[in-house]
Amino acid sequence: MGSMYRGHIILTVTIILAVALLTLGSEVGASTTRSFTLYLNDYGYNASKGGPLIVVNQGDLVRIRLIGNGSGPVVHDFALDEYSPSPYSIRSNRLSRGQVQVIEFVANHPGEFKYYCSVAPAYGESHRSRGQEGTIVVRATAPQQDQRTTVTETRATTVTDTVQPQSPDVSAIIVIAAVLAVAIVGVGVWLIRSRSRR
Ligand SMILES: [Cu+2]
Repeated sequence: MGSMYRGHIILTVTIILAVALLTLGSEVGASTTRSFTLYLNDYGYNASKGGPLIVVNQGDLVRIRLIGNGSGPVVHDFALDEYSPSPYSIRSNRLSRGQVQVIEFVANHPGEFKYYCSVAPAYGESHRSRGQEGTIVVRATAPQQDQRTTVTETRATTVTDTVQPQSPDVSAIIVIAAVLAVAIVGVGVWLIRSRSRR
């Protein structure tokens, strides 16, 4: 019985380690570079209003090529910062027509945020209020720390559950064997006694 339990403990630990290693491996492999191009128009990105939906995975390196495309002296930029609102603090240069800037950042924070143009003339509407904003979605790839703990606990519990029914089975066999042995011995004794009476 002792060696059986030891075997199950080793199996359980091996399964937990394997799951942990697989989880770790998928996290390391998740990092990818995502490239986008945005034309900074009046008053949108790749459009005269709004901007394309940008979807990346958490941990991705996001590379955005910004191309100034405003009319006349009007400049535009790309901002993803506290005013988005977001936990990021990214702001490009203000680009005039024909100017190019490539910005890069690691999408560490999952969630859905607004990117926008921060240019606001001294009079009149800001570019953002004219519609120069879009949405970026950073999909959470790595499970949260507490979720991973739950998974490990669930696995351990499942393994323990499959161990437990085996113990009653073994003891049932022992009980049945013992009852049979007693019965056989009893019958034998009864036979010997009944023969010796004759
Ligand atoms: Cu603008």
